[in-house]
Amino acid sequence: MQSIRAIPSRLLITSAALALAVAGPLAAQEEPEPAEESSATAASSGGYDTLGDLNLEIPGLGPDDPIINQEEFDLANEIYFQRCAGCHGVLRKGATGKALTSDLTRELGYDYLQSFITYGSPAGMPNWGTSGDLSEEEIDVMARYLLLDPASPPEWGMEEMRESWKVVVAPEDRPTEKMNDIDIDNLMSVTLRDAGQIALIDGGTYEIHAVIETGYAVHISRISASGRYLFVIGRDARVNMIDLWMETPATVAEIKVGMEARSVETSKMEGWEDKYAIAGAYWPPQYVIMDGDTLQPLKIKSTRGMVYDEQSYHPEPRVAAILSSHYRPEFIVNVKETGKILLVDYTDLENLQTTEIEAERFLHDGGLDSTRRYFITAANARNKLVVIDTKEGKLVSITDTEGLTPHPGRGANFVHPDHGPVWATSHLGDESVALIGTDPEGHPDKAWKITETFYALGGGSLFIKTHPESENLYVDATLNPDEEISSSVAVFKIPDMKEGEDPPFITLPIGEWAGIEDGQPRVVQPEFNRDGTEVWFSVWNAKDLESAIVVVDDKTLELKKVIKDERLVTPTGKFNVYNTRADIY
Ligand code: DHE
Repeated sequence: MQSIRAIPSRLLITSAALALAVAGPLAAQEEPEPAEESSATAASSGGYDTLGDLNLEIPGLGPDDPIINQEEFDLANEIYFQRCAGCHGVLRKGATGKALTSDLTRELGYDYLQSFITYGSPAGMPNWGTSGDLSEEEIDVMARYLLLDPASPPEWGMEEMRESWKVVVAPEDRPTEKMNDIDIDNLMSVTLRDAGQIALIDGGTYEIHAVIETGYAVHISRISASGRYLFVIGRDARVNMIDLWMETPATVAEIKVGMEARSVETSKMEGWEDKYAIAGAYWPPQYVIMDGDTLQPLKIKSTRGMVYDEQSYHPEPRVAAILSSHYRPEFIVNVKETGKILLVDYTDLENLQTTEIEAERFLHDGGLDSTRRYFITAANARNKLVVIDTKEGKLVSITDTEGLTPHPGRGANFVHPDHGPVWATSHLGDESVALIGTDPEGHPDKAWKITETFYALGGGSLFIKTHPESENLYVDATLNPDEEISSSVAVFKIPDMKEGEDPPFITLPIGEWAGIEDGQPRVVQPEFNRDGTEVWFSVWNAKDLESAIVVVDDKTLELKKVIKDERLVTPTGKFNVYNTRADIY
């Protein structure tokens, strides 16, 4: 069933809602459990895996401070790190959420905090109390906790990394040729979020070739330039390196690079293929360059420093997206809170050279244009897109997207009938899709300007996708509060797009097609197969309920396959090996 749906009224959702979804209605009516610890991580981390598991001392408890006992403090700490830190920061300096340092919270007072946490705000603070996610007692503890100084978790330097580092199969013991008949280029690496695993699913036969233990809630998968090694990073900062040549692909090395992380990448420049891997951490705020064969940590760099415009010190500038340059032997590293993009030259790690580009604050996700020369990324809380020329190593432009909280994932590249080559982002905060011109040679008047804004299904979109072989642009609305919208996807016909006109879209009822009886599964992240003939969607339900992956025929927009399996627990991101390594999106 397909339907043309009218554009819904403007729905405002801000990124705080994302934190809600991470730990809230979807991911768990129950608290997410950390993945089973590997011997490596357990040994090195003193028994904790994520920031929420830390036993910290109550900071700054003086005669005028609110009374809180250790048990309450530990509970508040766990809730804070699971539900609040993503937006407000570990040190509560604010990012997509407001700053919550004790000078500010004490001025607001207990009653204000208690009511704010209970009822939320239209600006995007979730209504933790009235939604039923937190009990009255928990909110009381949280309000008292916020009046205290923030707790500072420990650092994670070379010693801790080396202790956690494990080479499971040494390079000399690995196969010298591919030992399986898997079509590796058409393999999908699928995050099984709450299970702390990934599934490797065949893009041709839909068979699950392997389910591999990883860190908790793997955020992304990236592939080495040769296509042999798959790297995944958990929210708990555990990196697994998986050899796709083994008879059954399995982890050959692992390491824990911090306590909270979101990004991993490998060197792709000609002559440097598979040489290095890099991982970025939220806590401690740092990145580490590792050996591409073993994950041996080689160089750790802190990202603490000055905010680009105010030039004031920030103690927690988190590492967001990392991409690999195809033009220079460099990693492109987004530093969220200081608003800087670092071009990290990996040719000489002992004399490390880094180009620091002043961009905009709260850098989040982004991708390359179709020539792979330009990196386009969202400074999401400032509603801006920043463009970097990776060949020249320079800032090209900073543009307002005209929407609220751009959230592109890696974005979508296509040729618009009137505007020529463009890159697209959808928005978390409203239903708009923005196109930015990417062809400075052929369409100089449109380059790096917002050429078009039109409307998709609704606010709460996380990801947008197309493929060079496809004429369709797919936009999800994962975090929309309306159940029907969050389980559907909008499809725009690219050849029908016209300058200045809102293109009509087709709504695909992906959730309905999955045929799931219980829960309120949300549809997230379109991802194409190798040839661009099929597009896959995760139908993401609560941990204890049935989830699925729905495969759609890109030409006919008809349902091709529903992949269900009891091992498919909370599927979220999916990464096609070829498209990911070649940066095709
Ligand atoms: Fe993500 C990409 C951070 C919540 C699924 N997410 C990214 C990237 C960053 C990021 C920095 C880019 C990585 C890169 O390219 O190197 N995500 C964050 C957060 O800070 C945030 C907002 C809150 C949090 O506490 O984590 C957040 N993300 C989510 C989710 O709730 C999602 C839906 C499920 C989950 O895993 O928790 C989710 N994020 C994803 C996916 C990608 C991603 C699937 C990769 C998309 C792609 O196509 O490239």
